[in-house]
Amino acid sequence: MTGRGLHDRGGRGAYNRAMQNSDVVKIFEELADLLEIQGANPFRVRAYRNAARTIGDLPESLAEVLATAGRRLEDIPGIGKDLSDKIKTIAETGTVPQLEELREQVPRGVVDMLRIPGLGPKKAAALFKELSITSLDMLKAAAESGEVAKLKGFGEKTAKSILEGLAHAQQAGTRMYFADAQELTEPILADLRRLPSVTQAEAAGSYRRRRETVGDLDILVTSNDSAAPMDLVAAHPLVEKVLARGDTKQRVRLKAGIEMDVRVVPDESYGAALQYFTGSKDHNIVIRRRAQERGLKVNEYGVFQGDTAIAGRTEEEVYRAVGLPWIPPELREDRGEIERAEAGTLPKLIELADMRGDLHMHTTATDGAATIAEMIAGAKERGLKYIAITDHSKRVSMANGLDADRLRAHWKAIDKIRGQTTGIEVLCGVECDILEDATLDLPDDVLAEADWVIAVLHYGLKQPREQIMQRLLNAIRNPHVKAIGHLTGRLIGKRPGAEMNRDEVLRAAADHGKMIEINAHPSRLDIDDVGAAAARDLGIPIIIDTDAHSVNGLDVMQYGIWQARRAGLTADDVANTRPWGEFKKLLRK
Ligand code: DGT
Ligand code: CA
Ligand code: CA
Repeated sequence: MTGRGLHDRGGRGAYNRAMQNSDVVKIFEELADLLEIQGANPFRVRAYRNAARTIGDLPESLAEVLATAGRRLEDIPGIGKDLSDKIKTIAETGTVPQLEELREQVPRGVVDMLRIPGLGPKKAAALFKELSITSLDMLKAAAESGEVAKLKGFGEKTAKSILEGLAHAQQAGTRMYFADAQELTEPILADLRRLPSVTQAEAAGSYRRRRETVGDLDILVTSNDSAAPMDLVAAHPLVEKVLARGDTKQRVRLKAGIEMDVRVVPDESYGAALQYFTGSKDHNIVIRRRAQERGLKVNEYGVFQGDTAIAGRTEEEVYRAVGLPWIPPELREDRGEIERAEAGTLPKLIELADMRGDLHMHTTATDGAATIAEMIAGAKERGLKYIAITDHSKRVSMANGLDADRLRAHWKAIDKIRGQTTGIEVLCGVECDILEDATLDLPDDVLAEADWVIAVLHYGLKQPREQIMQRLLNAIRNPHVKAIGHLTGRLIGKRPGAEMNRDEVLRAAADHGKMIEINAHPSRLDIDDVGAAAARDLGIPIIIDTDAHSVNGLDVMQYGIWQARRAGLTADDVANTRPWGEFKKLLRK
């Protein structure tokens, strides 16, 4: 798994002081991609991928560390001298010389090919070298004309799957991960809130609804001087250019490629505007209809009876005017939330503070950046009461996956450390691959020794639906498997998940008492919101896990919480909100 980068910037040298951590992540990922296409030493490639992940997990801003006297990049765990030098170069110049050299040798379009599911660096290199293909358009033409199928190592089947994947790749990159959008939105909001004339500043739209990805950003500001906030945004270091500007609204493009609407409204309209621009469109259609039924009109300025505004300062007022309690933004998709609000049965949505455990994380035994002891300490610091260490099984050779012997030795090491640890339960676990032939990657006698087995698909995601079902059902029937992790294997915007009959999988999980994970990583969020709601309806205990590969990786829990909230889950619906004593009982079931 790579970092969070989804949005394709392509821009060069424009960052400097406004450098975002995600800029650095993208540069290291691109370096890794380019080196891999060139057939470079796999260890070098992995070093850059690990660096990207370490930086993607950092809570603090690298630019800020650099700008702060007495602070050094090298003091951040996981950042050595070499990496620190590269980051400084990026801060100063927006790039590193090595990247520019590689870009000269490998066209951008060849790197874009890696976004096509099933098309790895070797195939991308072959398409470039043998057929001189340098763009996705050229690839499409060559696949359609049969040229690709004729290439050694390709064939009809590959050419067909490239064509299917192309549609997906071209669509990807037009939306941005919520987590990346957060890095842009929060600093701009903070700067707006510092303006003397600004009383409130908030992000609306899909961002406020905490969607997995956002198409554009919608910022709402209340100010007695509408020019000041718009001037601030126009001159903001994260902003590339103003696309349009009126008296109270403007649209800008950020350097990161995404666009942002800024609207300035008077205080008395703030609630109405926030409600209107938060959406979703479908949700608002129902709200408008309810207003009409009551002889009212609702728009972004307020709720009106004739010409008189009867509500608008707060969202609560707006909802009350149409006979409803306030509805959390994550639920506003017209998926039954309005009926529930009407009936007074809106769920009390889960919060980050409810979490007690985390059942999916890695250490240096496989592809993690932190030791067992460091992960335990990090989990304790975050208030967790129990965790499972779940390093990879051997099939994941790229990540140094564990065979039975190494796994047993690893468990021994965990056991020793937990014997000296208080205040947190530590489970000897494993993230066991469900192999392409539907068997598990470790024999039953080994799995039987584990405290916790989370089974996952990593490979063969494009197998036919029947085979995927066979694999998942076999894993679910295995008595040692406790949970299924990142059910579909999707990477949002990059790779679709495996095809399956999800209802049948969930019914089997319910029948066999298995848990289903919401993987909290912003690029996974798998199982998705609709799936999580379906699992909850079947009584399946849901777990929310970070899949952390470093101590800071434990902080992605919040994204999983938002996904759970979008699914309408309460703390009760999520098994790892329970105290350890209760969770332990679930394990025995
Ligand atoms: P996105 O940007 O594609 O991730 O999704 P949203 O939901 O942020 O959509 P966006 O940015 O087009 O609009 C933000 C909200 O503003 C949307 O959820 C509802 C509201 N809105 C936008 N255009 C209209 C419209 O023409 N009529 C109504 N009623 N509401 C609109
Ligand atoms: Ca939007
Ligand atoms: Ca918008």
